[in-house]
Amino acid sequence: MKKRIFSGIQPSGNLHIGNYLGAIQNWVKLQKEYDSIFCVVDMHAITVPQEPETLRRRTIEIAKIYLAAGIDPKKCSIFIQSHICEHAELGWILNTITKIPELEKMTQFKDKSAKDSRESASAGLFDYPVLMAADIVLYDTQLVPVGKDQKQHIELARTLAQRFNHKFGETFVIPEAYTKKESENIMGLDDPTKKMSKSAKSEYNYIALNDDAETVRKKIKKAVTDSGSEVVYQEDKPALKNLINIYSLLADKTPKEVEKLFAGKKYSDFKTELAEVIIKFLAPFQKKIGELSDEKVLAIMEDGAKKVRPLAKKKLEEVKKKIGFIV
Ligand code: ATP
Ligand code: LTN
Repeated sequence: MKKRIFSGIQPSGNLHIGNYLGAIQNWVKLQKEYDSIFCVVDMHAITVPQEPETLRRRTIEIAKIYLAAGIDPKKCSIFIQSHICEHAELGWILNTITKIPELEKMTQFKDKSAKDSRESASAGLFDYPVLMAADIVLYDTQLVPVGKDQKQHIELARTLAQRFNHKFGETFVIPEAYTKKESENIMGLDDPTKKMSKSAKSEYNYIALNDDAETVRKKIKKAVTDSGSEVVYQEDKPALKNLINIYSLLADKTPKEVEKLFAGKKYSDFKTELAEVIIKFLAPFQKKIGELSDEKVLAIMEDGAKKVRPLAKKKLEEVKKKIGFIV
């Protein structure tokens, strides 16, 4: 039996190369070996205000990104979270075994509610990690390929699965996060001490997956570098280390190979080449996205929902019986 992986992305903004390298690139590699389920998590997206038409457009856009990146719908199931109502139902049940301080310590909640001011943050934003735990454990997921910022949420999913099993008997598989050191935390181009983020104030923080060639050249040219002039991969040169990581992940070379490639060359030579490597990756990717029709993508997601629905129903029924609901 193949191991199961599950992951998802919110349709809540423009994706950037950090999302691609931290999550999607790994999914594409893992789909060969694992029984893979990938979700567009629209119910997570509405934990912050969304304009309905934009949410609809972005939901389809995320699915197109999965497909253009190489997720194969014949091997994997791709679906929209809100199409499987069992996620919300299991989320509710898991709420009842979650302790408030466990949610209060979540750094993503602290960051996001601080940004929007605590008073206006929704109860959904606070509860977000419980729904994420439900997404994961509903499918007996063993591995969850994500970026570093999501590890704390997966820790909670583990805690809740263990707590449920302990209280009601073996029901859930205990999931594990899957991350890669070089890609788990792609840093901002304008500030290598903070992760690349779509909610960053400046667009010079990230390369969006829909940036055109000129924008990529401009952003890479402006990216901060460290003192010195040699292209070296070192802890004390965080800006350069981040740029080398991006180069190596997109060009399928090790950081050491990239270092060698630019031995004796200047930062500016490296940056010019890096911009071209990014453009070479983005151009065919964007072309594929442009070729996918909304209808085709929606049909693929409906198909994905059909494949996973029986799994979700079966697991939820087991849960309901165990907690004493009449099913
Ligand atoms: P953002 O901060 O950009 O709004 P997010 O983490 O809130 O992103 P998503 O867009 O849903 O939300 O993230 C999708 C996936 O991309 C997750 O697995 C996340 O861990 C990963 N990811 C996000 N930013 C980075 C990054 N800078 N480096 C590596 N992985 C990342
Ligand atoms: N919180 C995640 C998105 C997400 C997810 C999941 C990831 C929702 N449910 C289940 C993995 C598994 C984020 O990236 N912001």
